Amino acid sequence: MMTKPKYWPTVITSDNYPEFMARCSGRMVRKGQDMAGYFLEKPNPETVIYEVYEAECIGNNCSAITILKPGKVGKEYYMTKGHFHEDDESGETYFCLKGRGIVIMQTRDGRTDEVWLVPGTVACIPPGWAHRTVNVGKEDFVMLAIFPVNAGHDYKSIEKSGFIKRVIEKNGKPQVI
Ligand code: PAN
Ligand code: ZN
Repeated sequence: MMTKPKYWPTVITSDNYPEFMARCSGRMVRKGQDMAGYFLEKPNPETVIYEVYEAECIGNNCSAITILKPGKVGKEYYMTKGHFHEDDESGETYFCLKGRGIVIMQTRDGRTDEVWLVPGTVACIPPGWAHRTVNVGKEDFVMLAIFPVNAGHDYKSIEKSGFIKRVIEKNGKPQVI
């Protein structure tokens, strides 16, 4: 049976994304105190590292905007926790809206890769690849993520073993080591 469409089409741009954020039902803030053990050095507990604004999932698609602050803990750039999707068939797409970032990815069998993002660039994260975003710029890094409703988030695996690669500043420039 056909149901009457509930939603209107939307356009999200580098300029109007705050309107999308204002309509989001979920907002999550990650501070240094939530990220103990993720960085090589101890972050300031009260410092906000990133925020995530989650919209209501529409049909099979969920969307969220991440605002990752600029800054470093020691020589290591601010980053998200990173996770695998619980569903092995669920990939994700990251659209960069603002700033300069790197998406670090890795598989459970130890393959690793990274893509650099600037506005207008899109990262296609295949199913089975854990993903973490790193802000290597001097302003907020803002990206829109689209992922399947049944993706699920497995943080435990990364909490336990971490990512193989890290992004640090060397000679004033970001370097993946
Ligand atoms: C993103 C991430 C968001 C925050 O929406 O959830 O960037 O990163 P962590 O979830 O690793 O803290 C996404 O990948 N969703 O699936
Ligand atoms: Zn994800």
